[in-house]
Amino acid sequence: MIGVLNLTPDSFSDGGRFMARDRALEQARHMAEAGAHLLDVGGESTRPGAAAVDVDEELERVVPVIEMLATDLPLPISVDTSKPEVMQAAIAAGAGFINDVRALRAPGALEAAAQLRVPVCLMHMLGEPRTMQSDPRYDDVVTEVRDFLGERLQACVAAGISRDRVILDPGFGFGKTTGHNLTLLRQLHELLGLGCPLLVGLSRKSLIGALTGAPVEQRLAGSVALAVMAAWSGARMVRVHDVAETVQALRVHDALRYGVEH
Ligand code: 7PJ
Repeated sequence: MIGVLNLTPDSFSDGGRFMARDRALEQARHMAEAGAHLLDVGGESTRPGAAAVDVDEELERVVPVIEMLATDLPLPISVDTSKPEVMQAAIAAGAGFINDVRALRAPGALEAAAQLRVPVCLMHMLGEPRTMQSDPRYDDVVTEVRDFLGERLQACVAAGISRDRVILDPGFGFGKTTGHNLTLLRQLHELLGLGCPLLVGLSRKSLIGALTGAPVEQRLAGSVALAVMAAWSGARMVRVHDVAETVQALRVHDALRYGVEH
């Protein structure tokens, strides 16, 4: 269970409420107590239409918060970035995981991740956040996402990143229509053959709005339902805003599925 801590003033679902660092710490503690296993800290908004952030601004948003969380909380921290400079500074500040929505395609990112020797999540995105939701098209979304992730996994291995440090993510909502998202979730098991754990982010996403009409602040039930269905379909990690509610739902799922009691 990955808790999302957004440090972007324009993050679509938190609206910048956690911009202030003490609020970030408070929110992080809350997610830790609620049962998060990892906190994902990001300083670049990747919501549809969002503009790029320059490296100094991203460092300024992310590094002090990671330093603070790493000393204050017993949880590992993930940095949500595509920039090699931010990866390096975040790991030096105490992060232990890289979450890259661009799957280490930025110049220098593969090399930086290889050098840092931390686990990395490679996500599929068609296009760039600014334009990705304007008429995304695939011949076969599942095959194209799977082939992309397979190619990026190979690029990691060729760069010296051990495959057991790679996590893969189909990138729900990143250059995908509602139909594409539903097809990918329905056929999520087809990505398991790549041999890496799968991470999914569905929490509060527009897919839920498209299916139900619910505005972003009213998508809790849909988010929890999708987390359970993703887990059922083979996702090993879910990236969520509402940690306590998702933990409860996944405990029930795990007990039913595996017979485990936590
Ligand atoms: C995702 C992400 C996701 C991974 C965001 C949001 C948009 N990283 N970063 N997977 N989504 N790995 O929080 O809704 O789905 S930002």
